[in-house]
Amino acid sequence: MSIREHAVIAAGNTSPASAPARTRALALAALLACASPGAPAVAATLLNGDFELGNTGFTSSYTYVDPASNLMQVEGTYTVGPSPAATSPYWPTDPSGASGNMLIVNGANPGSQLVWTQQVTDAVANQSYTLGASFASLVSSGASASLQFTVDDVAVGGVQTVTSASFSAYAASFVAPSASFTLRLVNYETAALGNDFAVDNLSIAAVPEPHEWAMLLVGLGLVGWAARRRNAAPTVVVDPAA
Ligand SMILES: [Ca+2]
Ligand SMILES: [Ca+2]
Repeated sequence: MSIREHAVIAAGNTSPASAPARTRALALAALLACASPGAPAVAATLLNGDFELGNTGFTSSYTYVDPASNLMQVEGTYTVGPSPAATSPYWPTDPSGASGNMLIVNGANPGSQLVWTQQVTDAVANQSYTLGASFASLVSSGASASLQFTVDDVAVGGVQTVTSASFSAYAASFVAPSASFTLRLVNYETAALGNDFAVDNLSIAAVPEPHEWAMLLVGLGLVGWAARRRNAAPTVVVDPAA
């Protein structure tokens, strides 16, 4: 009597095609777990962080002027638009690395240092977040802006001295003090001469972000599945008809 041995996949499915199907199922389960009502919603919303919606979603202690007015040479003003050079004769060249609209600021006298303020209302208390931004200088002489983010008026990250004529990325980490907090960008430099700059790409991201949680869960699921598969002994099946 001959005996035929069949190695059976430890998961209980004999089809070789089941492995990728199981991987997809694990990924789907992880994503559903993150999207389920019981999963923590850690993302926080920042409105109009790329300034593509114009002068909305934030407040400033600077004086707003229309980007088409060519009045940005007035100290202590700001506007939102795609081209600083189009708003002031003193800025002949736009900063490189721009992406559509940006916040354009003529930094100036004391009392107008709150460049940008927004109330974040959907954060998670004690959750870690990463704050991102891009800054560029509009001047080659005079003072340079010294920018600082604050959360509920507490400084987060370092002071950024803006000297580059191209947009440079900035990042800082902070822990949300509560679900709702005031995020501000402050300019510590109060000189009128020089001290002109542009801001773009403001963002907040949870650490880790929801999709990173999903990838982590998928990874853990796959590791566990692989370990169970390694530890399971092959099943021997005897065919009595052979
Ligand atoms: Ca933009
Ligand atoms: Ca200025």
